This record gives sequence, C-alpha cells and structure tokens, in this order.
Amino acid sequence: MQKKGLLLVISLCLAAIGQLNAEDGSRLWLRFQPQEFRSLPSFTHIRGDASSVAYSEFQHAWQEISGSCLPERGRETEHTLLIGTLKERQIRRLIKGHELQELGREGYIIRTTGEGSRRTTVVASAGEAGLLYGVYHLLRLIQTGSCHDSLAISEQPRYDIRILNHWDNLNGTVERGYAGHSIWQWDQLPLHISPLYKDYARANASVGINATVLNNVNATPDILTRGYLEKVRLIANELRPYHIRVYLSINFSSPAELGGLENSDPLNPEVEQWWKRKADEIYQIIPDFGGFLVKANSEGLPGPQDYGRSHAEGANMLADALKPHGGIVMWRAFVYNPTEEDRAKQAYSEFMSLDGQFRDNVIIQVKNGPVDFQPREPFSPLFGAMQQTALMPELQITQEYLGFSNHLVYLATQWKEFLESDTHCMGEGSTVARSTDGTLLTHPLTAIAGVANIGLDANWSGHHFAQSNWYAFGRLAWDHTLTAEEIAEEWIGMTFTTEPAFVDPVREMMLNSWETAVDYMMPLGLHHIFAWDHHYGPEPWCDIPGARPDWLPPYYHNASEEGIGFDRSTTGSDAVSQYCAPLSETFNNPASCPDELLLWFHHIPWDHPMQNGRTLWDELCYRYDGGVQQVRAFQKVWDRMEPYVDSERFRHVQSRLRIQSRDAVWWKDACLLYFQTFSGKPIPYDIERPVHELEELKKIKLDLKHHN
Ligand code: GCW
Repeated sequence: MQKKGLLLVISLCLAAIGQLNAEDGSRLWLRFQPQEFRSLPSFTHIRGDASSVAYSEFQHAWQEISGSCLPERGRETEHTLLIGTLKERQIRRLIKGHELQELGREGYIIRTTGEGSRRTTVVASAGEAGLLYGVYHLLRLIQTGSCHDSLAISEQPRYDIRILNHWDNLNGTVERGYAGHSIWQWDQLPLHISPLYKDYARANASVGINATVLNNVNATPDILTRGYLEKVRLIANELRPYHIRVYLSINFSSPAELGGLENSDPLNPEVEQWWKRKADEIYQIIPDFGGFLVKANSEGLPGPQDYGRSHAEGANMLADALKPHGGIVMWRAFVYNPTEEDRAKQAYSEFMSLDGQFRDNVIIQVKNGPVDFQPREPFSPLFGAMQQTALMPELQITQEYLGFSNHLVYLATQWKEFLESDTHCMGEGSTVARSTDGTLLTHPLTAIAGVANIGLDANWSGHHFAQSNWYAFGRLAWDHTLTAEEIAEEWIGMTFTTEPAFVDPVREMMLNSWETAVDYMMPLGLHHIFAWDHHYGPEPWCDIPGARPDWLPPYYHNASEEGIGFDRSTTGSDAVSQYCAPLSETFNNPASCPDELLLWFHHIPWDHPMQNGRTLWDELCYRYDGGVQQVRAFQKVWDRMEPYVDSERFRHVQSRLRIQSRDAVWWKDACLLYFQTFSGKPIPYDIERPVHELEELKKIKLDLKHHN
C-alpha cells in the first residue's frame, strides 16, 4: 500500500510536469521511468560529438531517468562518458582505430578505462550507425540494472540486412495485421508527416533493425508512381537519421500496368529499359534506397513464368537495373501451385535447379518452413542445400497462425529452434543460422527478414506481449546466439520491471508459451488445420467445394480410420529426401523422427506406440489438454503479477489471456472431437472432458476479414 501511495505521489508530480506517459504500451521497451532505476551508473559528465543522434538519444534518456541532461563539463577525476566515432580525437586516444574498423560501421565498443575515481566509459564505433547501437546497448544495460562501472563490450551484427517486411496496403489496411491500420499514412503525406515515423525508427534502431519494406508483398504497381515515390521519400527522410533504409515490394507487371508496355516479359528489352529508368528515378528521389522485395508467380501474382522465363531471369533483370545504384533484389521462394506435387516440396523443386544462376545482388528470401509459417514446421530444406546463391530467412512476427494479437506467444523460442536446426548439408553443425549468416558460405549479402506486427494501435502490436516478438526479431537478427531466455529477460526488464518476483514467473510463461500454443492448436507435427481464409481458430473438417485442395485442412492431416498425418517419407511424397543425410534418414523413419514432427512426415496408425509408451491417439489427447492447462496456468501467473504492473497493461493482458484460454478449449474440443470420429477411441478419462458439441463447433463462422 505504502509503495503504491508513494508511486502515486511521484506519478502525479511527473504528470504535472508532463513527463509521464500513460502506460498504454506506446513507449514499447524504451521506457526510462525514474522510479524504476534502483541504481544508475556513476557518470558525472559527458563528452563527444554532441551533434550525433547517438549522443542526443543518450541525453534524451538520461533526462527522463534523472530529470536533467548529463552535464558536458566535469572534473577529470570524475567518471566521464565519452560517445563518439573515430573522428573524435579523444576516441582515437583511447581505442585503437583498427579495433573499431574490424567491427565495421555498425559494430561498437563500450569500454571503461582508468581506475578508481578517474574513469572514462567510452561508447565508440567506426560509424554513426554503430555509435547509435552502442548507445542503445548502454541504455539497455542501465534499464535492466546491469550497467556496471567497468564495462568491456564489443559487438557487431551477424546479418548485414536486418529487415522488417510490412504487409501494409496503400489503402491503410494491413494483410495479416492485428494491431490496427497501417502506420504509413499515405493519404496524409506529403502534408502531414506523422511523428510515429520517428518513434518507429527509434524503436527499430534500438534493437538493431536497419531496413524496412514499407508495402505488402502482394504489391500494387501504384507504389512506383511518382506520387507515391515522393511520399516514400518523406518516410525515408524520417528513418534515415536512425540508419534505417527503405525498400519497396514491387509488382512484376508494373511495366505493362504502369508503363503501358505490351507485356512485362523480363527478356523484352523495352521492359528492361523501363525498369532501368524506374530505378534511376527512384534513386534520384531516394538516393539511399535499398532495393526491391518480390513475390512473383506465387498465389496468383504475376511473374517471369507468365512468359516462360525462370525466377532467375526475372530476378536478374531487376538486379541489373538496381546494380548501378547499389540496390538489391530480395526474391521470395514462397511458391506453390495446385499440382500433384506435395506443397512442402515445391519451393525446393523450383529453386534448387536455379542455384548459381542469380546475380550477386540477388538474395532469395525463404520462409522458415517449407509450407507457410505454421505453428511448428521443420526448416525449409533449401537452407543448407542451396549453396551457390545467397539465402535469407523470412520469419513471421505477426501471428497469422498463432492466435492473432489475442494469444500470448513468445516467438524467440520458435526462431531459435529454426536458426539452430542442423541442416547437415555442410557436415555436422551446419545450422540454418551458420549457413545464412556468412559463416559457412560466402556471399556478398547476408540478411534476415521478419513480417512486422506493427499497426496504429497505441501499443503498436495489439497485445502487449506481442511487442516482445518485434524486440526478439531485432535482437536475434543482430545476434542469433543470444538465447530466447536472455532476450525475454531483457525485454521484461525494459518493458515492465526488473523486480525478480515479476521477471522470473513472466519469463517462464513466455518461454513456455510457444510450445503451449503448438499443443493446443496442432501438436505432433499437425499443420494447417485452421479456419478457412482468416486462419483464426480450428476447422480441421473444412471443405469448400471447388477450393484448391492445398488450401484445405484434410490435405494436410489426412485423418482416416487407419490413422493421421502426411506421409512425406520415401514411400509417400518423399519430401524427406530434400533434406541432407543423415537428417533425411532420421525424418524418414517414424522411430527416429522427433515426436514434434511425426505427423508432418508420417501417416501414423492411431495405436502407434509413441516414445513415451502412450498410443498416438492418447498422446494427441494429452497434448491438447496440456496446452489448455498451460494457458490456465498463465492466467494464474498473470493475476499474481498485479502489484508489479500498471493497471492499464495488467487488465489488457488479463483479458487477452481469458480469450486465449477459451480459444485453447475451443481448439482442443474441436480437434479431439473431430479426430475421434476417425479414431473411434475414448478420450483418456483423466483429462478434462469436452465442453462443446462437434456439430455446434462446425457451425462457427467468424466474420473476420482476410485483412487485405
Ligand atoms: O501465409 C500466406 C498468407 C498471405 C501472404 C502469403 C505470403 C502476403 O496467408 O496473406 O500474403 O502467405 O507470404 O506471400
């Protein structure tokens, strides 16, 4: 009570001087609330390049924490904070140039020199970007209470391009976005430049994100009109001080649709010319423009195959247009057609034969799994296998298949499983991360993309905990060797509090949350049994007359009286053979295939004994039930956290957990009752009984738009 009373007094004072923002989540993890800092570093004054963004970001934060800027004058015998690049004489005196140069323009050193009361803590980099990242690192240490008086840190990013993909449409809607409308307010530009653009840039820079694609991969040609390019320029201007480069998704038919050409055939010289001129125009407007992201010949979008040309011919033509300006092409490998071939095999089939045919400013963007951002998938077999071409992973931060912004699902655990998957293609230890970050294969480009979960909602991401996924994407893109646990702990400390009584249980909840969602949605390798189109909730029975079979759940689960699962073994679709040995053999044999992926790779009889001795049917039931019980446990954890959280965020999360809990029961009942019609077996008697009727569940049709 007393603590609360005191906080109230402090809050009122601060509110009175206009410093306390409501805890609506809008400040993300960049909160510098004075009352939360139990200890501050002993800096007494600051030196360095006061005109740099890094310097002013530090001062801005310091002022919020302590009420005033760090003074620029102080005695030699006190603790100096020095922020600068090699341009500063003092930096050159304290740190050897080559040390910084080796870390590149984005790397940095934070180092305390001197002893006792005569100390200097240096934040230094060879470039302005690195300086900014160094300052955010220092602030993170301060925020999480781990800023010691003697620091020795040196960092550089693992991937060169750490990029968000916005699936934002020009009309302001966001495909698969669950946090409100697009933050890009096209209709208000150029007259009004939203202050959100700068906030967005800061947030991204603070986690090392250095690039963004502003518009949906399902792109309209309009984005390349002069009018839109002028607007893009204004956004780019806001992001540039924070070292974020702008990229655009393009529509492959733009030459025909915008330029009035007869076709958009990549080998048509007029088409090539059109793209060259367009590239010239873009760079004249946005000199540091990053390049194009392209979804072509995928889900009905146009592409080079419309003219009998290959993905390589299409990508290279665009790459040639961008090359003189230093731009790149990120060409997506998310392709599949309603053919006889197993959908999970198609990207590999199409792209492997093109390996080595792409220009060096092309990078192939590959979703983490071979199907489509499912709750759990094995890694795409292109990773590790396609060695003559640069590949970049694409992760989905927005929770299209994980309960939108209603479910608390911390994704760093999923991404770590993916990045650390051993492809075995270049011997043991050739993980996805090491085969894409430049360690095992040398290509001029390394990159990683995340589909953004950002919108106009006050808290940016819909669910307060969904912010952790944006944060985690940036942190892993910077350093994929960080653990999911470390990232969660940082994020909690910065976003809520460093109080251990809060951090410990909340971190555990986050770390369990992905497996929990997998369990109540689609355990044991099940996939794509979602409701039609919007993908919220279960619909394993879904059958739309005339629909593409590979858009329907029965294609994936194949439930019958004999068993369940997709046979991708050598006697089935043979997708296992796309993996390198010995992994292909591990996956091929149900006895060695991990339980988590069993029904991804095999059609298994209901009575099949699992590794723990239960039958498959019983195990399925226990998994679904376990998922439900976990969400209930999350509710209990969260309710205990009330004393540590402001009431606005507390109640918001509490109500979302209620929805998640109800949804988990819905998932369990729907899937177990439906699959029971095939297995004919009882649901083990010690688990919770269904509370719904299957026929009632089948009638549920949510009126959710497909958000595009
Ligand atoms: O998962 C599917 C989504 C589509 C998306 C597509 C893609 C942008 O359901 O909404 O389109 O993937 O990644 O291209």
